[in-house]
Amino acid sequence: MIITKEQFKKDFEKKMLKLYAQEVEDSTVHMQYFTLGYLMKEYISEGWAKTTNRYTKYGEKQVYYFSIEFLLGRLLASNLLNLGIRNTVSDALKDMGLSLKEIEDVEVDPGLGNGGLGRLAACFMDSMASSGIPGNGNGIRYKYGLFQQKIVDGYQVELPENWLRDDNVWEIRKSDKAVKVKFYGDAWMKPREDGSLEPIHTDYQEVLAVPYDTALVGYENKTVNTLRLWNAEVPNYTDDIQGELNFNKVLLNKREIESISEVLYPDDSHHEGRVLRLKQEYFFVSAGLQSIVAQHKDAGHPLSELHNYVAVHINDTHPAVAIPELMRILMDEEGMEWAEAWHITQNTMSYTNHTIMSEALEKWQIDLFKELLPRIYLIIGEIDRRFREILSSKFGEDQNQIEKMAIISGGYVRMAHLCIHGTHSVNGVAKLHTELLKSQELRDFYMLYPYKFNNKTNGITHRRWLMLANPELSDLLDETIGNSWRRNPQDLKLFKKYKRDPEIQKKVEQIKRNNKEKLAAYIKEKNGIIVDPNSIFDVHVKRLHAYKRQLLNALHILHQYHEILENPNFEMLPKTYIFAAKAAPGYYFAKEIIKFINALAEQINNDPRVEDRIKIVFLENYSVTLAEQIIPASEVSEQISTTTKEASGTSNMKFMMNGAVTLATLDGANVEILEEVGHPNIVIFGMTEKEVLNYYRNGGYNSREIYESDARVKRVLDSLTNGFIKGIQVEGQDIFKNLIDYNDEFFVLKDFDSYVAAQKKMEDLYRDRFTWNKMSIENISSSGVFSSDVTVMQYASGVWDTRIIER
Ligand code: T68
Repeated sequence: MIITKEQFKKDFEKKMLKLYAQEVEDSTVHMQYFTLGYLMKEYISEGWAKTTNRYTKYGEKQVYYFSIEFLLGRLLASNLLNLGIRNTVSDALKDMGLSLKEIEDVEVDPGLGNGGLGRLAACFMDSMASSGIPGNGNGIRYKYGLFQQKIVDGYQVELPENWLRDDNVWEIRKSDKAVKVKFYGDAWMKPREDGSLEPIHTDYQEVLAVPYDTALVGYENKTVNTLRLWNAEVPNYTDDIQGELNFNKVLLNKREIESISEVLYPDDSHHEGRVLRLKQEYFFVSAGLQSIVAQHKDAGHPLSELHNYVAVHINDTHPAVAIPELMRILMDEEGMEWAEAWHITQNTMSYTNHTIMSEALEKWQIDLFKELLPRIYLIIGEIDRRFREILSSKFGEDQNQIEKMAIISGGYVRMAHLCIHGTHSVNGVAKLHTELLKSQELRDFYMLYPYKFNNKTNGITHRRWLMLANPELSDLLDETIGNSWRRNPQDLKLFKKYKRDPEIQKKVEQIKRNNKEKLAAYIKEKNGIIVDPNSIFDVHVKRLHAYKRQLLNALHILHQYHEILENPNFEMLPKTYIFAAKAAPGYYFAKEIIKFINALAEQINNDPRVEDRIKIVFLENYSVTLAEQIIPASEVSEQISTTTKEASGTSNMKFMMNGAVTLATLDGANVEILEEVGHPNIVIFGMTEKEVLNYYRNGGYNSREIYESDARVKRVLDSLTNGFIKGIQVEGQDIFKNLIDYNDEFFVLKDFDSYVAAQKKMEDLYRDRFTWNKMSIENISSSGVFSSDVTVMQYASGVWDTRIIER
């Protein structure tokens, strides 16, 4: 949009007066935030209505991205950026004596996601809008987002995240679009006179799903898409004949109903088998599909053509009940026959798998499922019966094979199997991950449905992760290669020609230095630790999980500590190790690792013999907003998961785009980062995929042998249990047990030696400023292919079959 400074100032003053009956000069920064936020929403709304009408008018095929998490981050800055008025607004506010930065800092970061999966959904939303793809998000409006993490005495403590305490300026409640979702009751098929069967569902509990819509503003392209999040409420029964009776019943259940959208489950890469989770899943899926079908009919399109107007994407298996729910709507409510409904359902739905870890694969106990969703269970039963027929025709009497692949088996409903059978497309999130799905975890399904499997390597939005997070680097790019990269991130490769240019190298280094100073100030304020901006900033930020191996990093630091104590003249470049990570509240071992890192920090940071060669910082409450501060200041990006375990990773891409050098195993998208930058510009270590698979399949790994044969490993592990590191009596024992008695499931010790060598190599590279700056520039200029704009275009043409709307 176009607006002059003067016009904006008038609008802002008027809005402030309207909202608060106050002049700008007497306002608080809080008032300024809400004034600006509501004004932005007004600016957005015209384009929003126009986009919605345009989609309807031209019957454009719509994508609905169904996800139980959307980790958006703050919206004020990104909306200003995408509207194209951030500079104008910033200047105007400055004229009025206000600071945009301070105002932006008032916004709460809505943590409606755990980590990679939820953040990916948010990047895709930004990229769909910015690429002109008619894309909608569908999810849950959790009252409480992911817990706030405090570190007390080195331990993680969880506090509720009440992000809706103040107004949420971005959402619009759409009461008129509310729908009802049915739980519990009895369902059966009643024979009609003509011999056909009629589905009956009685005595159910009704929950009102009320949508809250948030605008998703495209980057300077007049497109505004919609994120629809559903709130669970008690229905209003005034139009019901049995009103009073039901109303009392429902009032009693008020707490139970509202709990559906109360809180985000804090488990990352882990299946939560509780009934409330299944309720959440069916709740947002049913509400979303009901509103999609209603809209489709309102527009006058035939239901038989639904798949030509609508694509529903199932983000991991959490929305898998979309498959039987669409069948239910088409058959029970619209009177369609099974065969046609199934054809439409399969052609409407597509599915992304995000993990090969078995503990994350959703399976629901039949009894629990049947009780909560009796009608849906009947439909899944029929899907399973027909699927078994297909399997029989293929595998004959091989009952084992059929049970292995069935949807309902062994007392469980398996959601991944349902997703593969019930959709037309199944994708992994990085090349390696997709190959592993095809050759290992989902091998049987790949044999059955080879044409459904495809890869879509994840991506990140360069608007948030470069343009907003690193304005200085963005300006330098404009100065050198022009600004086409802002619209077309693949143009970042133009920057490559400056990799040996001493002047540009110096500028890149200076920008990094400035970002490091800002982060150092933040660290000082939050943790009271003084870190030296001349030291290497080596950063490991992500969820705390054994497979992500924060422990390997920590053990290496402990190893370096021993080296220094043994040889006071030990030479190393000063290093600042930065961690940030939330552990799932029930994940005991992960919490112990947090305590270990903090104990290590306490001891090493305060040991004068270290002479500041090592500093360790654990920043609490990792979030999108914190990531935006940390990543641009990072030099070494720790991506050290056990090979085969990290499906893709996406922070690896963010670090690279900001000029960090990756220290990586050949896991997930790290493999593709290597393909882009080449061996001279990344440091690779650790086991290969084949080695890992071989050990997991055939055994033969013995961690104790390493403990006994490698003196460095012995020294490090012994110091966990012998009181050398203070304050980890219990944790030290448990970590030792995990690594030795339980044989080190994630090969921490196996990779220790090559990790030490890789760290050394990193340090040597860093000493040579020319080489390092060159590597940094190579990484920035190779990062464009990891823009989520690229990824969503691949989904649009390869999976969703949507057109890009030109204006
Ligand atoms: C992540 N998965 C992958 N899961 O671990 C990561 N799980 O490699 C990948 O880059 C990312 O997805 C995007 O594809 C998750 O983040 C969860 O957060 C999760 C949440 C609930 C239940 C299970």
